[in-house]
Amino acid sequence: MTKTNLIEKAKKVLNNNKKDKGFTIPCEGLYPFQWNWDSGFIAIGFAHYDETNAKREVEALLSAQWENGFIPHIIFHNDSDTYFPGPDFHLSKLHPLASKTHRTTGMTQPPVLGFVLKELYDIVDNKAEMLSFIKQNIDKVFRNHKHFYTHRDPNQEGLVYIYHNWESGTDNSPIWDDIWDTMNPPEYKFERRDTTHVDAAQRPSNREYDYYLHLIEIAKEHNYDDGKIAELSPFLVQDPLFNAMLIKSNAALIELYRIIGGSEDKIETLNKWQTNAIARFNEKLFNKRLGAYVHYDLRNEKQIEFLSSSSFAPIFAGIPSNERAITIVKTMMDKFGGDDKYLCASFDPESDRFNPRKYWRGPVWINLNWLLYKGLKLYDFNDEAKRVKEDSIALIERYGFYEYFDSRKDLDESVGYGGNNFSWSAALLLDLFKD
Ligand code: 2M8
Repeated sequence: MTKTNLIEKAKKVLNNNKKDKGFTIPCEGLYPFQWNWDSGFIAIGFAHYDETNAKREVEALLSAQWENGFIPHIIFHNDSDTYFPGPDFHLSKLHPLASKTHRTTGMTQPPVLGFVLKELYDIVDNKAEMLSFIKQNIDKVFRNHKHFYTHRDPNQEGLVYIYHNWESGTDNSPIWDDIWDTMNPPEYKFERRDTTHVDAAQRPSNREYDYYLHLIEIAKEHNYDDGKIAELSPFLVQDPLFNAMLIKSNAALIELYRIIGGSEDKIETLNKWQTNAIARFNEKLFNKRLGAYVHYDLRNEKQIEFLSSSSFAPIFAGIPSNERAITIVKTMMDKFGGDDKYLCASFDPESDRFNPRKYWRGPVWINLNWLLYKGLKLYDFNDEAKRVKEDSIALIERYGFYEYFDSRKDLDESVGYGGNNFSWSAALLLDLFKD
C-alpha cells in the first residue's frame, strides 16, 4: 500500500469512529464510549487534518471532569449494550463531586492531556487559534494534576498511585499477577461482552474480571473516596507509565503557561511537583538488576520486578539521565529488539508470563511504540527510533489498523489482534508519518 493510501485509510478509521456528540470511540462494538487516554491520542491524529475535531475530542473529555478536578477513564455519553461493565455498574454518582452532567467511571487513566495540548499546538499551522483554545482549557488540566498530587500521593513523595489495573491502561499485564494472588474475590455473575467481539484467547480470563470488579466494589463501598481507597484497596501501585505521563504533562503545562504568560504561581507549583516527582521516580522506580524502571507495589511496599514496555516509557518524559537512558535502551534492544521481533512487545519476551497473543501480556501496541519513538528521539537514539517507527508502520501496513499485534516476525498468519479499525493505531500512524 502506498503511503498516501495508508494515510487516507487512517483518516477513514478516525472519521468512522467519530460520534455526533464530538467524541471518538476506540472501535465499534468492543469499546462504544469515550476513553480518556484514547481521546488524547485521537486528538493528535485529528490535529493533522481536522483541527475542529481535535478540539472537540478534548472538549468532550473535559466536559465530564468532576468538580474536584478528576478526569474519569470512560465517559458514557451514550447508551450501549455492547460493553461490560457499563454506567450502572460503575455508578460514578456515588462520589459527591462526580460530574452532574455525565455518567462516568470512578477511575482514571494515564494523564496524557497536558502533553496532548502541547502536541496540538506544535502540529497545527494556526498557532494563535490553537493557543486561544488551550487558554480556555489549560486550567482544567492543571486542576487535574493538582487533584493527583493532593489525593493520590498519600506519603507526599511526588509519585501518584493507581488503584485499579484499568487505570494503568495496560489492563491484564502480568505485572498484576502477584497482586491477584493476594486477593480472593467472589466469583461474580456477569455477562462478558468483549468476548463476543474478540476471540477469548486474546482477552483477559473470567477470573481476572472477578479481580477487576472486586476492586471497583471496594471503591464503591467507600463512594470512590481517595483516602479510603489508599487505606483499603489491595491494589495500590505506583506505575512508571502513568507517572511518566503525568511528568511529561507537567512539563508541557509549564511550557504552555510560559507561552501564554501571566501564570507564574502555577508555573512555580508545577516546577515543585516536577522536581520532586523526577527525583523520587529515579530513586524508587529504577531497578538496577533489570536495567530499567519497574512498578512499585505500594500496598505491599516492594518493587514488582518485571520488564514491560512501561519500563522504557520514562524516556518519553526525559526522566532518566543520559547515562541511565543508555542502560534502558540497551535493555530494551537486547531483550525486546531481536531481529526476529517487532518492537516493542508489551511484556518481557524472555519471561514465562509472556503471551504474544494476549492483550497486554505480550503484543505490540501502537501507542506505546509512539511514546518510545518520541523518547528515543529525545535522547538521540535515532537508529532505534527509526526501527520503532518502521516496525509500527509495517505492522499496520501488512495487517491493518488492529488494536494490538504479535511481536514475532515471519508468522504465516495475520498477527493483528483485538479490535479492528482501532482509533489510536490510525491516529498515531498519521503522526508518525508527519514526523
Ligand atoms: C482497554 O481497556 C478497557 C478498560 O478500560 C477494556 O478492556 O474494557 C485498554 O487497552 C485501555 O488501555 C484502553 O484505553 C481501552 C480502550 O481502547 O481498552
